[in-house]
Amino acid sequence: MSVKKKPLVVLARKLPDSVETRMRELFDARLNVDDHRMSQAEIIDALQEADVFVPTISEIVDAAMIEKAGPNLKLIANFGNGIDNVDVVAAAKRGIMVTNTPNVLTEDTADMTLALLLSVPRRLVEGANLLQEGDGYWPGWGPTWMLGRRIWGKRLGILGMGRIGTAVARRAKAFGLSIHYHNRNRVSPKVEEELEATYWDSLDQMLARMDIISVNCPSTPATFHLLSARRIALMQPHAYLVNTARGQIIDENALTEQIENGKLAGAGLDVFEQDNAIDARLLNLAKQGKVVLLPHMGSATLEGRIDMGDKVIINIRAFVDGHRLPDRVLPNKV
Ligand code: 8YV
Repeated sequence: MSVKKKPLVVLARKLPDSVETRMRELFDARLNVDDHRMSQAEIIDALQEADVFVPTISEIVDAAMIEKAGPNLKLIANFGNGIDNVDVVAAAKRGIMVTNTPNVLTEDTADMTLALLLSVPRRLVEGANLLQEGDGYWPGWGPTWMLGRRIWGKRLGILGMGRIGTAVARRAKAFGLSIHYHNRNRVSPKVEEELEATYWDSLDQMLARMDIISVNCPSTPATFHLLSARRIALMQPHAYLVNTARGQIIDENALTEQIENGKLAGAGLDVFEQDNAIDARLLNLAKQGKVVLLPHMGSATLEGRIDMGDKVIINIRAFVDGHRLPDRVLPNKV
């Protein structure tokens, strides 16, 4: 009986050890042992050789690169929920399927959203840095020192009420925030009732009335700069903005200016418009305690990244076995 040839699966980045070990057992898996970021040439080489390519958010797989893919490539199994790094339409034209890893990072990303939502108005990072910078010296407690702003009883506007947005809403409700949201479609009456959520058909109208805005929508051509300079200017001067989705959804330059000019109280950002290049003006605002910046840690838990890797394995095994791919991303859905 002929032995089924294991597919060549090329991993773009180092994944958790347990995931890599399982992949080596199941597939002809080529690992990125030093976890360097692949060059465009290396990605193209992988697309030309592999049966399955496993990119992450750090690998852009665009139409021109997909055009150069070899005849063996039949699946791009993205290690990540957001799929904005892969041109799904171009892949489909080449008969290449694309999968992602939904659901398994919802709770972790919602947790980090709340962490940022709290850390900005309550000056959490500023306080921690103050002690470190003073080598432990501080002037002692004072009735009007290091005052932030209460979040209990405030209005939270969620932009994008998908799985992560809904998980954020459940947490925020427990923190005493009233839930408002703008979404392509209304959520079910059952969810609205559970969250006591108010739907805003008009994003402009919601932005102008909220105390805190949380960005939880996907990055697509339709959401590029959805929070434009005009819309950011609608927000109230005491309001805060939190983004754990994608930097491209916000006009970062306009956001920075609004905070610099005192027309917005602050922001908590886990993602940035220019990938891992952070504007010096934002860093300056962080030094002033007006923004809290994190290096895209939304889904950064060991459990979450193992779950994501397990999802990638399930998708590849379904492909190898000729079964329906559980997390197929369809070109008409991006
Ligand atoms: C992932 C993310 O860890 O999954 C997403 O959409 O934004 C991240 O939190 C990253 O995409 C891994 O590729």
